[in-house]
Amino acid sequence: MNTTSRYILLILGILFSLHWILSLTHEEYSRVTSIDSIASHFRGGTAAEKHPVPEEYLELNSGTLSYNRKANATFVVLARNSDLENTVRSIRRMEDRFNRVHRYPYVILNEVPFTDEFKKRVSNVITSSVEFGLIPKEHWFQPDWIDEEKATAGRKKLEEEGVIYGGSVSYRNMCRFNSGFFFRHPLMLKYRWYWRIEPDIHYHCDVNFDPFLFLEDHNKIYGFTISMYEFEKTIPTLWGHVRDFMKLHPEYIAEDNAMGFMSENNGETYNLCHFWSNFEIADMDFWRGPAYTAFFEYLDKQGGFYYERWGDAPVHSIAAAIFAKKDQIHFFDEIGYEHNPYTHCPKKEESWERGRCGCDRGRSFDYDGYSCLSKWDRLMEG
Ligand SMILES: Nc1nc2c(ncn2[C@@H]2O[C@H](COP(=O)(O)OP(=O)(O)O)[C@@H](O)[C@H]2O)c(=O)[nH]1
Ligand SMILES: *[C@@H]1O[C@H](CO)[C@@H](O)[C@H](O)[C@H]1NC(C)=O
Ligand SMILES: [Mg+2]
Repeated sequence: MNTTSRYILLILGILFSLHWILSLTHEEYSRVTSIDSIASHFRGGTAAEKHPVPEEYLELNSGTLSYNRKANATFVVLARNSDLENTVRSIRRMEDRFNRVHRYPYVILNEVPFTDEFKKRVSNVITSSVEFGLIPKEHWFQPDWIDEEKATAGRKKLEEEGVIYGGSVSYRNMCRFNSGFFFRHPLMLKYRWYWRIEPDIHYHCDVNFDPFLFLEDHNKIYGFTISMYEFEKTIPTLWGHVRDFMKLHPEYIAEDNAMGFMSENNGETYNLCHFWSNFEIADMDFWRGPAYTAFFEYLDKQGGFYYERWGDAPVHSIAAAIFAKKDQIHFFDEIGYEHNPYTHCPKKEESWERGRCGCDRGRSFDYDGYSCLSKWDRLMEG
C-alpha cells in the first residue's frame, strides 16, 4: 500500500468514527443526518406536492370557490401590553398579505387590561374589526390545588437544566390557557374557526385563497406550516398520561388517525413530533367537543402544566393526531410563515411565484434535521 492510500484510509477512518461518536452523543446531529430526513428531501411524493390547495380556491378570478363566501372565523392574538410594537407588526403583515381582502375580525386577549395606547395603535392597522378581551382569572392563573412546593421544585430543575422558560410561571399560565381555555373565552364563543397570530411573526407570501373555507369544505379540523421535535425535559410524563387516557377512553380514538406521525411503535412511545402552534388555523368546535374536553381535563388534573412545562403545541398536536382522522389535518405548503428562528417557505416553485413570496426556498425549515415534516410525508404516503 502506498502512502497516499494509507492517508485516505486514515482519513476515512477518522470521519467514520467522528460520525459514529456524534450520532451517539448528539441527538440533533443524528437527526440531521438520518436517512429519513435526507431521503425525504429528494422524494417527489411529499405532502406539499400531493396535497396542494386546489386551483378552484385560488383567487385568480371571480369563479373561485371562496368568492363571496366567508367562514365563521376570527384571528386570535394573545399579547402583553409590552408586545405592542411586535403585535402591530404581525397584524400589519397579515393585513397586507391576506386580510385587507377578506376582512376577518380579530380578538386580542390579555390577562390584564390593554392600555388605550395599545388599543389605538393596534386598531389603526386593522381594516376589519377588533375586540379586546380580558381573560378570566380562572382561565389563566395557577389553580389552588397545584402543590406549590412540587411546582417550585419542577421549575428549579428545568431552570438548572437550562430549558427555555424553565423557571417561568407566566409561560406555564400561557401554555395552559392556549391548551384549554382560549376557545372558551366569551369573545371567542361566537366563532368556529380561528387563525392564531403571535407578536413578531412574518407572512412571506400573499395568501391568495381562504384557508378557513378550504378546511371547512374538506371536513378538516387543523392546519399547520411548521412541525418539529419537543424538548423532552418539558414533558417527561405527558405520553404516559396520554396512554392512560386512551385506555380509559378508547371511544374517542379516531380510525385512520395520525398516530404514525408521533410514534414509531403505534403509540408505545412518543417521538416528540408536534405541530408548531404559534401558527394554527383550526376548528374550535373540535377543541370544544367531548374528546378534547375530556382529554384536557384529564391532563390538567395531572398538574403537568405546572410540575413540568407542558406546551400547548404537543397537547394540541397529540389530540388532533389521535381524535381526528389523518386527512383532517392539513399541511399548508402555500403559506410562507416565519416565527423566529424558523421559516416555512413554499416548496412548490409555482406557489412561491404565485404568492409573490419574499422568503428563500433554500432556507425553508421543512427538511431541516429538527423538522418533523418528513414524518408527516411518510404518514401521508402510507
Ligand atoms: N397576555 C400575556 N400573553 C403572553 C404571556 N406570555 C406569553 N404571552 C403570549 O403568548 C404567546 C407565546 O409567547 P412567546 O413569548 O411568543 O413564546 P414562544 O413563542 O414560545 O417563545 C405570544 O402571543 C405572547 O404574546 C403573558 O404572560 N401574558
Ligand atoms: C359560528 O360558530 C359558533 C361556534 O360553532 C356558533 O355558535 C355560531 O352560531 C356560528 N355562527 C354562525 C353565524 O353560523
Ligand atoms: Mg412566540
